[in-house]
Amino acid sequence: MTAAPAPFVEEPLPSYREYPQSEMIDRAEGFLAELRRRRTVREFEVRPVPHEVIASCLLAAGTAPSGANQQPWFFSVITDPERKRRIREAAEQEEREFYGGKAPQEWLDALAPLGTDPHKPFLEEAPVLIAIFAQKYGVRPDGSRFSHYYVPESVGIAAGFLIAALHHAGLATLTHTPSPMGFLNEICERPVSEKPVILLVAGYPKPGCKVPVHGGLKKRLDQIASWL
Ligand code: IYR
Repeated sequence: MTAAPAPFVEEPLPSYREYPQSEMIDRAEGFLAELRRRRTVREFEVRPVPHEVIASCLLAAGTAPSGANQQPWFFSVITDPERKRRIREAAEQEEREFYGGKAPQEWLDALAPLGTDPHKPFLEEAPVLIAIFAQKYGVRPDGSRFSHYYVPESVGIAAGFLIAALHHAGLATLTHTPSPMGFLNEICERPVSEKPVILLVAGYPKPGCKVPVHGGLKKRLDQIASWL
């Protein structure tokens, strides 16, 4: 059976804008400068952030391209102090094992320039934690499953959009990945069909907050790209 032709929007690409070349160059450079100001932060103020900022940033993440446009992501926004406390407790438990013997020396050596350790007070102090879940497969209302395609790629792109959107709005973030982080399913009340992939911490950086030199060192263009 052949599928009916997919409906297309009436107007050709209504939202696209081409800019004059000089404006295009300015915009590209401006966006680069904006993203270059982003730094991963590990000390947050407790001050709450406006709900609508998080909502808009999540909608921005939700515009990301995804395999077959299946949008295989879910974002749990945690602001409740008790849930944050439980997340900190569970994450620090994993991190104590990680730093206390589970992680190979090579990994610990790679992390040394960041100055991280098992203490994660930011998980309670930061006003917002966003647990990002990947939907390994879709579930129909009758409980049957269907395949999702390119899930890690799709969720990674959405997470990138989210981090950029939060930064653009003036919030700092930390891409935190305690491993394993299955405890997030229970605390966030998410089904087993979803895999927690990133715990994004967001808020205002603590006044006087310092960041490691290492995190600001980005590869040069010739190290990350080639023109063929
Ligand atoms: N999850 C640990 C260790 C850690 C791992 C990587 I890769 C980092 O880029 C940073 C930390 C922690 O959060 O301390």
